[in-house]
Amino acid sequence: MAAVDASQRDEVLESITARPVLVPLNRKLYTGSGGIEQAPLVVIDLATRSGVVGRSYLFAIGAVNLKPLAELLRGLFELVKGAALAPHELNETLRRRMALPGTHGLVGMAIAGIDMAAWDALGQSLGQPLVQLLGGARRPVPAYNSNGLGLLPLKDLPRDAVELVEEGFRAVKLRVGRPTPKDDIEALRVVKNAIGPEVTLMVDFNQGLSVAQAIERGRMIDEEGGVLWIEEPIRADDFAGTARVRDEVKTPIQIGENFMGPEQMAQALAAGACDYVMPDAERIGGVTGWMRAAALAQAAGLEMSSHLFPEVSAHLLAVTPTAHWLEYVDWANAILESPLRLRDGAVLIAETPGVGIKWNEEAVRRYQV
Ligand code: SMN
Ligand code: MG
Repeated sequence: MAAVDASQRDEVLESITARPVLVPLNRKLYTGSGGIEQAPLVVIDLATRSGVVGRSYLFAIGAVNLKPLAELLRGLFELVKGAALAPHELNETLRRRMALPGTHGLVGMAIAGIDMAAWDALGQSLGQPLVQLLGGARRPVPAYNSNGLGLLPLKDLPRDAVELVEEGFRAVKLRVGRPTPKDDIEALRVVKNAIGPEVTLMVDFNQGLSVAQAIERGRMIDEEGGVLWIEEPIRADDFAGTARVRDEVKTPIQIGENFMGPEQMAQALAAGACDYVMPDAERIGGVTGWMRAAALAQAAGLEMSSHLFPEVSAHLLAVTPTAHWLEYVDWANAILESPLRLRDGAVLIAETPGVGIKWNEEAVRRYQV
């Protein structure tokens, strides 16, 4: 495909900055595959020649990935410097140039970071919130509070659960995958008891189980009832195994935070791996990747939720035909000038053009590493 002549467009990419930060969490989160005590984020500013600055951030998962991700962002930017601010074109160019090393892992995440910042810049340059740029309308997006309910001692679960609901939510997610099935069921009962039947509850095993263990614990959860979905019971990329769990367990199976691109989501759907999907904006390929994933979910008739990145995900779910739940975390709030606003358990999309992210520069400098 021929490159688009940048002179046809008003906006041309000029520079990028990628700053690694370690943001303290209000609540530390312990899961079946490790704990998160600080959020390792890469703060991205993508500037155009006319001075528009598109913003996004990446979640590096481990602090060890922060500097490599920042370096990748700078290196990938060199491949599109001077190109038109056309997110589809940028995405195609970068994916094509990275076809040999592959667009999985950190490379895919970095491409998504540039994609999200480019869409933000485009929204700003056209004076439109992202949701409107994508043809949708600003509307409240139902969210669950995912900030807590990690693998805490049983005695600490009720307070955590009640606090998460009292922050204004009608849904929460409990991390499971304790040493024994009985431990998980006890934790589930304690939380259900604390939140009552009106609050929606999800559970997340964070890939901690074997297929046989997942079937055993899944059936126990079926017996207990009242769980909206069972998330990532086994290794994220074992779609055949997840499909076997799904065959044996009545509670809907949710996966997707680890889909690297819509192509991998298509493979999961072909394997009949899950009832619901929940792509993660940085792993599915940014705004561009999300829109392709949303089409796959619609074609398969599957409810689609988001994973992390609530700021951009609110816009994206508002144009997702099978939109389900937004996963709310406050991890970036400390570095944002105006964190997301919520009402009646739903995230509100601001009128601000683009994604609506602005950095609290003082906080970014404080947490920069
Ligand atoms: C999760 C994923 C990544 C970091 C923290 C927590 C968890 C979720 O799987 O779905 O929230
Ligand atoms: Mg999860």
